[in-house]
Amino acid sequence: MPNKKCLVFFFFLFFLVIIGVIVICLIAKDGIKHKETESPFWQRTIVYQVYPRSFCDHDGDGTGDLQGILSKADYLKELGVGTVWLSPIFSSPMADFGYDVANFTAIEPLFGTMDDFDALRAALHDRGLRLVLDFVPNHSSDEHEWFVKSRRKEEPYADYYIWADPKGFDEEGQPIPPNNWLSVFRGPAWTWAEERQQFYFHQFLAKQPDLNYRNERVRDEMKQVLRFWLDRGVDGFRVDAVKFLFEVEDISQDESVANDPETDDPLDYYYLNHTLTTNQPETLEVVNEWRDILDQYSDRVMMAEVYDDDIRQVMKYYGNDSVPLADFPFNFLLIDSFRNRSDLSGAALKDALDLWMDNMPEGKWPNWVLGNHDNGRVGSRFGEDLIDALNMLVLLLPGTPVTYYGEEIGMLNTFISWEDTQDPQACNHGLDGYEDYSRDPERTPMQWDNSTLAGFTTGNSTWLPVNDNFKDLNVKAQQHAEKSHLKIYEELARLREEETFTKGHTAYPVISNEVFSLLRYLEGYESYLLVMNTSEEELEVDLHQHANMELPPTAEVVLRSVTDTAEATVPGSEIHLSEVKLAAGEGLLLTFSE
Ligand code: TEU
Repeated sequence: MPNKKCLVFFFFLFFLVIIGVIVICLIAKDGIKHKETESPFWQRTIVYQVYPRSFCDHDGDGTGDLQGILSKADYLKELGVGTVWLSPIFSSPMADFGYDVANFTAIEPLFGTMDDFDALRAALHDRGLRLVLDFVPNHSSDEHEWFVKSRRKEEPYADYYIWADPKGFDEEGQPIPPNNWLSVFRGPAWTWAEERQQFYFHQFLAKQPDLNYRNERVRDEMKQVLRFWLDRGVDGFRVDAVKFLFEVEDISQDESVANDPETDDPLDYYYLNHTLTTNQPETLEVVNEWRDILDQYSDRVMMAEVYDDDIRQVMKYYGNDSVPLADFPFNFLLIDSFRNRSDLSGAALKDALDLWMDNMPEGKWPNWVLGNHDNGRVGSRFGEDLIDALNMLVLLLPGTPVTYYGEEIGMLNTFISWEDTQDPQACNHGLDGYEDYSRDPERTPMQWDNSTLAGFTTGNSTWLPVNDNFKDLNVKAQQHAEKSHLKIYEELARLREEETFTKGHTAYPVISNEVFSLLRYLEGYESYLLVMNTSEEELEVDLHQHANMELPPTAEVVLRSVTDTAEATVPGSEIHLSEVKLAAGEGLLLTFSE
């Protein structure tokens, strides 16, 4: 019967359509779900800072280079860091070791070629690692073609930098700077240019003239720089010294004296309050323009470097929904709040974490920086016994941790004599003051093994001395040791991928003078409890007695600082939370199921 056949056919067709619709819905739902859960890469990664001069020297000239970094791509992969940030690799006379850029889109020959750069980027990307570059927008080198032409008043460059007439002339006929503004590196922020018979402004060295962001052409040039590197496949930028971008337009005003009891040197940067030369409102407009550019590419990161005592100033660089800015300004509170071991207590640590979290704008993403090329090594600032505990803390907190090269093996500050001193900031403070200002101690060559010059170079000298401790303190030794800072770091990098850390909640069950603790938990998954002894004494603590929440009677040890040798806390052991023994400065990571 044709009608019956027809009916069956239509039923079949109807059935197919229904199945089709269901399948499409499921795919769409999954797609949406995928989009909802997939966070940007910079929220799922550790950021590892490489200081290119000091990481690995391939060509044997004593200074690190791009091929050297490439040769360590497998090391970086194994370490578990997802993102590599390179301090500046651009053409530079190296007055501030690359932070004085002579060409923003060329590779410094000391570091290699553009082909080396492409090879490095490809090697990292092949391994699933991201590559972030340093963007240094505030200033260029005085050897940059723009400045050379600007100094000659050649158009269109005449107004690319900040030029000013002298306020007058002294008795000797010397020009007087337009105001009292100071350079971060000490001394006047104005330098006289004979050729142009005017002063130019520099927040840092005289060899780092400040670009004039009130000039639209300068803004465009720097946007082109961003596009150049984004088109070349970089995954984002760390933006250098961003709060210094603008100064007030009326340069007849002096900055006020800070009356800081710690500074009686009128040429020291901290002698003045920098209300006229930092954090000007126009800065945020420019950062927003850069954000727009990054957003034209997918999944790129912007991390802003802003040191400021006023946390509200720092937070501004997160922006908001209508004016998005950086993905995060670096959180330097773990550096700024604790200059010495004696500043550290469980309660002070908790306060520092809260200060960031309580001030961070709604919906934004935290980050934790323990050290960098401008600050002393973690083990030297806090004490070597705290190295593992602090890595545990920043790698297990929610947010993006930033690790400076060598911190994974606990490298320490290296003593650098006045004769060997390279850092211009140190040199400007002279023999008597240089040690307080020098950044050389934290910039010494990476310690790869116990061979001559720590395996950093094939040559016979290094740009800064290798730390004497390299025979014992090096990557190879820590890879082979039964327990080491490096092994703990790698284990933490693996652990932080677990759901408890990527999606879990955070609590601080016990906080006291000597104890800091961090709990990460998620229903249906293992909980992790980090207990840290911030004191310099061995400690036994009853967590139950002090906890502000219910804790299980026992837990299993997952990881412990290398300094702990006690039988009871060997990883894998079950311990009672009412009697937790901790070595001085120890971090003990525990797990339990409830
Ligand atoms: O640092 C900017 C900055 O804020 C410095 O004042 C920093 O606090 C100082 O170096 C600490 O001693 C960036 C770079 O990180 C730094 O290495 C450069 O020297 C500086 O910019 C100039 O480009």
